[in-house]
Amino acid sequence: MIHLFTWPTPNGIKIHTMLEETGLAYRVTGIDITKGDQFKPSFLKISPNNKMPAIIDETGPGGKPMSVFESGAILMYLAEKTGKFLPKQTRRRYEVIQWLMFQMAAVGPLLGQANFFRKYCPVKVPYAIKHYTNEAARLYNVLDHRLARHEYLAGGYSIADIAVWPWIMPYFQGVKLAEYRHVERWFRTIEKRPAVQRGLKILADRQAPGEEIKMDAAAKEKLYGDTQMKAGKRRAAA
Ligand SMILES: N[C@@H](CCC(=O)N[C@@H](CS)C(=O)NCC(=O)O)C(=O)O
Repeated sequence: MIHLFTWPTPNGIKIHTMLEETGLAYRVTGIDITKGDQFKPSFLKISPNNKMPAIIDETGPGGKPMSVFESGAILMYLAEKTGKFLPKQTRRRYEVIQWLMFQMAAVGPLLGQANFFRKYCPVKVPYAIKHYTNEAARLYNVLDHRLARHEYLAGGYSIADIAVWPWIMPYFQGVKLAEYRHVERWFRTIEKRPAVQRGLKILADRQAPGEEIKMDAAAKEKLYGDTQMKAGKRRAAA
């Protein structure tokens, strides 16, 4: 059984999709990041960077529990556990891994900043809005170029597609999907997968996937204010 700690943000949805695609048995604990669940000591034990998602595989290697944080690492772990969505052959495997890393290092962080400065930042910072909107468009172009020549990002449907897909949902990145027709074709194809649709239902009653995260001032403080700094200092002192 996989114990999943998550919230329906793009990084959480990746793992929802993967668990549904692989058919592994799992149970869910919601980590409501607007309420500060990510700072609970029991969660920090398995996710020291106070971010969801994280998992505990109750029957990990050697039959013993194993926890994993960072969504890219979780996808690789689950792919290796099931033998699905990550080829074994070195050339094909690294084709997938490089696009997975592209998601983790660029698509997630930069589109995340575009969402933040365009939607959630309490002050309007025109330079940051322009910079991250440009970066979002640049990344969509990279994807469009790739998907013009390939059905999926790296060979067949893989953990690279599973990782990028939820970031292309209609957030607030300042790009129009219709202007990137190959990305749109790929997005619509994956959207139809039954496992993807099942994954989107996880905790959807608490936060609708792809929609604005409702945050009051207390939630913004937890996510962007002193709580983050204090958590860092507590860890440094421990
Ligand atoms: N690189 C991490 C990023 C995870 C991440 O940014 N999670 C956010 C929500 S999408 C979070 O838990 N934020 C809570 C916080 O920063 O306190 C991953 O891919 O797992």
